[in-house]
Amino acid sequence: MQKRKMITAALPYANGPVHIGHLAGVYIPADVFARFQRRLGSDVAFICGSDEHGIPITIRAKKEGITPQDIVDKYHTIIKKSFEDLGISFDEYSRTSSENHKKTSQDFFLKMYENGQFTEEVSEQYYDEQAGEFLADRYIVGTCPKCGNDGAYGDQCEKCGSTLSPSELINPKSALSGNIPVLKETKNWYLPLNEYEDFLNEWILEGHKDDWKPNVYGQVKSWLNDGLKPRAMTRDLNWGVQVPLPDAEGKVLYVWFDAPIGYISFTKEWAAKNGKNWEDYWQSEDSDLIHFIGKDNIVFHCIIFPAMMKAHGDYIMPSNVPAFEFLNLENDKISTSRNWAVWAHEYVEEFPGQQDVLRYALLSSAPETKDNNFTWKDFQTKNNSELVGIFGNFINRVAVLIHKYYDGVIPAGNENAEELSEISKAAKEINEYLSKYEFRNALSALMNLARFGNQYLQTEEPWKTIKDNPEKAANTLFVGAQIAVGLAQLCEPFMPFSSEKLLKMFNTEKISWKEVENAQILVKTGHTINESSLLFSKIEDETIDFQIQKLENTKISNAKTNPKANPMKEEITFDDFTKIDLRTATILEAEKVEKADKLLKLKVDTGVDVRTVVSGIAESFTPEEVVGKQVMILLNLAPRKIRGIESQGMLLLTTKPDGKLSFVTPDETVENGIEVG
Ligand code: B3M
Ligand code: ZN
Repeated sequence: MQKRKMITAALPYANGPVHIGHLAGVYIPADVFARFQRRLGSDVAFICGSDEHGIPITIRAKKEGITPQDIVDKYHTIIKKSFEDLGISFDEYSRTSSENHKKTSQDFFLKMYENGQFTEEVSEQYYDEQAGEFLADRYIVGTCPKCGNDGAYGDQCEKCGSTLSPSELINPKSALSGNIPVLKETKNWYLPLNEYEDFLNEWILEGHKDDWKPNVYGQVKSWLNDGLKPRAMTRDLNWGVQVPLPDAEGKVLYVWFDAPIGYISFTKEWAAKNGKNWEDYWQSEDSDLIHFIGKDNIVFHCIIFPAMMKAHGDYIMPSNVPAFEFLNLENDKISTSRNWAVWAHEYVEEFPGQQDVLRYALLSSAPETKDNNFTWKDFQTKNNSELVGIFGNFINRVAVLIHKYYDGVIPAGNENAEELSEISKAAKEINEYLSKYEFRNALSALMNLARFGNQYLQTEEPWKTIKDNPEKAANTLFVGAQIAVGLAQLCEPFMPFSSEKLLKMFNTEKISWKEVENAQILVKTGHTINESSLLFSKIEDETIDFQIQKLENTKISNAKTNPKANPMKEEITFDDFTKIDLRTATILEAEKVEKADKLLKLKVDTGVDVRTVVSGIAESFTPEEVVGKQVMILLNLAPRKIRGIESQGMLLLTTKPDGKLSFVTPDETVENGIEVG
């Protein structure tokens, strides 16, 4: 009997949508693994939920001028739907702002407190006197002492990945007010991580040196070699789970204390709904606890959360933490704040019915052992050359020819054909790779079966042998059908939508992985298949160009120092510029234009002549206000009639923050007619 599999996926911060980096680095691999384990017959709990506390939420709330609860409500809904749309098959997707989670995390804290597992320390924390609040690590920005990045946060430098503490930051500033924060005394409850070094050394460095990924093992090793320090598990903040102690007014659980407990509280919710005991998954040696995370979460899942569970006393340790590296987008770091991302919910809208294409593309370029890069061109190639050209082409030829030659009935064939062993070989290879969290290799093993099928048809040419050797043609399509159904069964963890379509097309049901490994025949002679349809469709250049242009537009708007500034107009040459004639001028007279609220009729001395100009400034100036003002005029603009008045030239104006117009003028009075260039 397979062990229970308690599979968690990092809780996405509900401060924005999920993007392809999250999907590639955490959620799609986790889903592949959970689906695979279910097919092995494991008793799986696949759990996740929105991480709704923490500074990223309050920063976003301040930025959008709404409450943190509004932010998490908005993004929890978007994120949850994105996962559903992309077939991420959580057994429970909940949220850390729920009452159940609040109680679970407070009880967890109290058990540790009553066990005397915390030390109480009064420390000096950065306090923003203007904002009137203590600053959480993420609210302190400054220069990273390790790499010089001047946008480092008090807890982490996103550029070099270092974990920092606020006191290490150079030139710390408040992200709330920009002020230099002051140090103020406050009491918090610390977990003395240093007391868990021996345990962690033995459990991980000794116990998992062979089965944990080198990138994870290496990071934990360097952490332990550097020595662990006590870490505050409470914070002086007002957004989060209140610390359940009488003398803890205005203090909440550190987000990295409460968030991992979300895995437990969400499992409780799921178990209650499904007649299960949550303890069987978290407090029993018959359960395998596996955390799917990104590399920036390794310390929290391999050191801090295990130390918490060890301190609490009732929990099992994770058997593996297969953290992934980062995915870049068009060779640039994916960034929520810079909108440099392919957002999951936008992909689902813009590529309807093509969820598996994204799953496939992200799995095949998954950052399993090193950072990797997603490009739209590569996405198109993976779809057109591999999914359409190999996988879909093979399936389509088998199904179409069975309909064409045998009215959709599987013909007779050699049930011991040697080619049939390719199916169980692929199943066993995929099993071996997924059991070692080698997703790219597992996917290649799947595609190799499709390649084999394609090659087999190409060699056997049933469209020719049907004429002079019908028995051979029948055998070819009998074998082809077995391979096609093998692909239907084996692609399910990776491409669940295509698997469902394929199983329906071949009029059969999903079976266990072992049955596929041991089967020789998956659909019998005489079995009737359903109508065939194309699994994948070619993605055209203009579809990809549109996505690339979207990113180009993001680059342009990111370059803006003023988000409200319109994009630059079409570039002109210097010659074009020499054609325009800008001059200084003075307004001599001004009057309102009959029945035109916005217009003033002006008499302007341009130094070259005195002329009439009609200008749309009546809502910003009275006629009296503008007489005598020196302005700048576009002198050689062709005259045009405005409300029956011939206007010769245009005054240069700009718009003030209050929306009123203002003249562009020399910063001191000069003669009229002076050229501006
Ligand atoms: N909310 C996601 C991150 O660090 C963080 C994971 C929590 S898992 C308990 O990007
Ligand atoms: Zn750094």
